[in-house]
Amino acid sequence: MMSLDRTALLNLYSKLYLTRAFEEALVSLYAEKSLPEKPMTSIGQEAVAVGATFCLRDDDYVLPALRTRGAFFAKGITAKEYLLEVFRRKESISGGRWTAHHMGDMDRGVILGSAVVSSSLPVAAGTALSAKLRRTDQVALAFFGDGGSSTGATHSAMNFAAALNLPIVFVCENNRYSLSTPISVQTRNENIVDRAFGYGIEGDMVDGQDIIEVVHSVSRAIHRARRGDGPSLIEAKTYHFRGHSESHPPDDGRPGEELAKWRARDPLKLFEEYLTHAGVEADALESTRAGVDEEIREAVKAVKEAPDPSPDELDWRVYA
Ligand SMILES: Cc1ncc(C[n+]2csc(CCOP(=O)(O)OP(=O)(O)O)c2C)c(N)n1
Ligand SMILES: [Mg+2]
Repeated sequence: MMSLDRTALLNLYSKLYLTRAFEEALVSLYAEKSLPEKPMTSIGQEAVAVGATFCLRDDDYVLPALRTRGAFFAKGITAKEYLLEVFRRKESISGGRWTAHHMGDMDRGVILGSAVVSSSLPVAAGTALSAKLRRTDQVALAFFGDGGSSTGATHSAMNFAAALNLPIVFVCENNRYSLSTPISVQTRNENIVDRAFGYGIEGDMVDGQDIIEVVHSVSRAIHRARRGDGPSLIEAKTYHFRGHSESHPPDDGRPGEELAKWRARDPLKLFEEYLTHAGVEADALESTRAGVDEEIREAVKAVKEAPDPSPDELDWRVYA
């Protein structure tokens, strides 16, 4: 189990708050028509991405799904770096070639995703196989949604990883919906974790609103993967507070009582209560938030003024 001292707790809080505040900033920028793409936020389910990725070492790999925003921040990508990608600026990691949905950063072990749900899972298994063949003790952390769980790629990746005993942790961000399809229609067994038994791997189900629970479960799974005990499947039960994307209505056809029930378990609020009980002073939380707010303000200002790529760099990294 990962031990979290005061510094680690405040660092974790800072990443969780950054994810929330950054996405709220994206929502505002979209509303004022400043963004070149519509955001798909993770508001409400951030504790899964942040808590799980927080357990990785710098040299480990993460393969985020389309809504796993917190994984980028937990891996050390800054608000400015992410925003440069959103605005497709020249100085962004991809030189303005990606949408932010497909962002990656090989230097920090963030392997870029694809719009095809769960298509990163076989890549994650390959990443873990590479670590095993190179005899490093690196681990791959791979995210997917409840909707993504129904794809063939998910089965191939899990079976392959299990058969080869690969150092990988699969995390299902089960927010109960795939676009407008509720989990009850998506699959007969609503507990994705039950599949772990079928693959012969470790399985665990966690409350995805509770970041401490996420950290403990994922850090145990990473520890097992690192010592050669193979893959795990962790299912985090969670919920997305907004619509599928910002062009959808915020409730997105979901029942009002259900939304209210989950909103009452806001992961940020729950973690603030935990920190208060653990003796972290309100001042420390306040100054953490102020620092993050300032980072985002400065990022927005700088990135709005940053240059676009120029047409004469069009063939940069084009090899054919
Ligand atoms: C293979 C595939 N099928 C359908 C889509 C269209 N699509 C984009 S996002 C999405 C919902 C995915 O749901 P889930 O995996 O639960 O992730 P969530 O949006 O809930 O985070 C769908 C169906 C797609 N991108 N890829
Ligand atoms: Mg979903």
